[in-house]
Amino acid sequence: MPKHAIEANFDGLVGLTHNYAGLSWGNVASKANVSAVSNPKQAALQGLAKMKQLADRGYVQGILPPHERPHIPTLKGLGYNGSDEQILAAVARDNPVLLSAVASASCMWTANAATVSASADTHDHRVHFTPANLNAKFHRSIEHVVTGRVLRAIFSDEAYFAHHHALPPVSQFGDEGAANHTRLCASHGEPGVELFVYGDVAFDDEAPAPTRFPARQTLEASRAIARLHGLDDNHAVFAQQNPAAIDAGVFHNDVIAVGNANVLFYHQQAFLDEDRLLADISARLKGAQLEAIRVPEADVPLADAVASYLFNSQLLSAADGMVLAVPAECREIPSVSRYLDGLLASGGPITAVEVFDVKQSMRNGGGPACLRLRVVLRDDELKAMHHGVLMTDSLYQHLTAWVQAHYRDRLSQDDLSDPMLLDESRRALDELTGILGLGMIYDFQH
Ligand code: SUG
Repeated sequence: MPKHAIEANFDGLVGLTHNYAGLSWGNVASKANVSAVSNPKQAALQGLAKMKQLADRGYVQGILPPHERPHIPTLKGLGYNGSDEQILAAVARDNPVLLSAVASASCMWTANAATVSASADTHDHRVHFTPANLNAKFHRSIEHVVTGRVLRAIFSDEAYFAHHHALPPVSQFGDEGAANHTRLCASHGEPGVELFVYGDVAFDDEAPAPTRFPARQTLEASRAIARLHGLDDNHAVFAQQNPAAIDAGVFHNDVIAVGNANVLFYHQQAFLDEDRLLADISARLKGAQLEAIRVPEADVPLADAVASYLFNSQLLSAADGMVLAVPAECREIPSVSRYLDGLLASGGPITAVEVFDVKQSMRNGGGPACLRLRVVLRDDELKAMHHGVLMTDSLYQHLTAWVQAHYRDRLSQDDLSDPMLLDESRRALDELTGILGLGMIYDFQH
């Protein structure tokens, strides 16, 4: 008898240094907004509003805290020395791009924080976590250490939760976490099929690969995670992303596909071998039939899918169907808005569309689904985790007041070397670990 389970979503709380540095080649929005002035306060409030709205609808909503930025220990490891102020001044002078990288608030996109496997699928029936090495981009490659600490602090009971180290930090094992991982199942508590989508086959120069933009996830990495998590062949499917989609700006699979329960919602151009992928999932899915909702290029051209982030939506089970939580941009692009109206009228499994304004994050290529990490939890697992990070009315009030008190409402690239920003950030994060009851997770606290 399968146990009851829910899908909890852990959103990244946007950090105090949220900025537009154009660091992600292959991510169209990041490049388009390079050097724009950001509004960290608005970004954090937009994210909190999304979390609150979903919590109010009855979904279990968690929060993952921002990391310490600018990250002085990384700069020390690269040979900068002196006081924090001297280090910031030196790196701003010699290497402003490096300063932007160590100041990025990119850990907000928690879909890239880790890959998480549900206990119903794993060999030892524990929930497994592997922080993503994110080694395709330097600014993201420094996230996994603190991510690992945070996940261990929240899911600390070893009877229920297993934590692995990030994979080796080289391109052959490039891993971008849950952004390239989707779980299909009859219901959350039942054994499911974990779909790993990779962009490149490491160790095979002849395999199809994108030519313009980099593929960030490799098959080798996806396979290693499936092994670590103890997923046997009945619970894991591997599929290659269409290289043409990567070259059109689809740098993660969650920019072109999203799944929930037995539904896979995806663009016609998402996968290299769509038929095989559908057959592989169908052969393994127990207790339900796969419902594939394929969006044709004729309805939504790939460029509109990338610009609107239609597929970077959260697909959530509701009492009477499924809700697609889309970014506001989907209603601004005519082909996508028309498609959504047709989808709702079609009588299919998606019965509601809910619109979220996460524009500050979207300008860096992060939609609603990028901002969240899904963790399927049985009732006893939910009980065993740390509850200080779960959204409630009072936590929402507390965090909103905390953001209002500590965040700036404009930040340019020149501001990143301001030593006051580092102080503000540390003071705020120190207070935050108290609010969330997480203990000392930051380097500056040691
Ligand atoms: O890794 N953007 C992130 C966006 C991540 C979106 N995540 C998912 N699709 N799941 C990235 O490209 C831009 C930072 C800058 O340019 O300032 C950035 O890192």
